[in-house]
Amino acid sequence: MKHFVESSALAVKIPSNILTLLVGITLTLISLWFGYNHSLLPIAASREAELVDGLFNAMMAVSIGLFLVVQGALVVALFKFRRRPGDLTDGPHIHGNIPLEILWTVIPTVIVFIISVYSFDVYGQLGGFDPNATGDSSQVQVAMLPGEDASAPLMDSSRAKPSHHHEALGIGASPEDEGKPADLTVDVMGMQYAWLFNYPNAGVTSAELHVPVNQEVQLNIKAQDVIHAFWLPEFRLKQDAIPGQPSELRIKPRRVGEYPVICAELCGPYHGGMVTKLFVDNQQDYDNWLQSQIASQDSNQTTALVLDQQTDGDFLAPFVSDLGVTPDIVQQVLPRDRA
Ligand SMILES: [Cu+2]
Repeated sequence: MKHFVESSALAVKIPSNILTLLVGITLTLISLWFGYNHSLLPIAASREAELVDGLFNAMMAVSIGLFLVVQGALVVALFKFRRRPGDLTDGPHIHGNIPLEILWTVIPTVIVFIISVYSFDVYGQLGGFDPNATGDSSQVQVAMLPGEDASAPLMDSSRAKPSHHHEALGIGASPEDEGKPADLTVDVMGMQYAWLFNYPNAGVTSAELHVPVNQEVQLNIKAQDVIHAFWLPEFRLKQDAIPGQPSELRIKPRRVGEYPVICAELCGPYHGGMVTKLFVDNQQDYDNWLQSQIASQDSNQTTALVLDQQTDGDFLAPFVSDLGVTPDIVQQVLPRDRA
């Protein structure tokens, strides 16, 4: 009986000896090593990914540490305080341990507080806090009503106020780039079941997203039909694309490569196929790609123009020349309104 009381007293005493110190140091090192060397995340290809991973890795290290402490204490207790042969006594009745309870309340509180400060800091550095945003949902309503006359009498007087608020939801410029225009702007349109990327300055539309490395890129995101979500796993960013409500992502690609663009909102039966590619190019490759797109869109337009000027007879002639049919004959057999 005496033996058990002593053991229990030892177990609830806040540890302070050398052995505990060594165990603590070892657990800390294992936690830190695992937190920063797990391979749970894909490649980090953007400035935003580096920030998010810093937070994720810190939380991973803390979680591993807590897991090892809790599970370790359980396993040690299983062996150390197991029932010995022939021992039929009850265990000691312990009615709490105030210092221990304070300790296991204070430590998680401090950890959660540190993580919350850190995560707010990361969100701010990403550009998640728009200084112009009010967080007032009535402002979102204003943006959602196309064609509404702002001067018309309104039920909700707050809507009549002139709005200087940023209408787009999402991740905007980082605090140091606030107010500066991005190096490149791309309009992103989500539709069942594709992403379309429009480069307004170049007049180019593409089904793949190309961006130059180490440049600030502003993505203005819209949806044509239903809610989609624009997800760049390697950039650690995801933003809903909502019909009638513009949203945005401001990204800084840091790593040349080819990455998936995925729709992360179940948007219909072919949602799973709503995948395309993001190419982070060096400046030369990006310029070449843009030029090739401009050239091919010009030639498409030229082709369309030529086709438009042809009569149906001219257009069909190559397909019937083997039969000895001339464009004139084709023209004659076409319905009157087409000829
Ligand atoms: Cu979708």
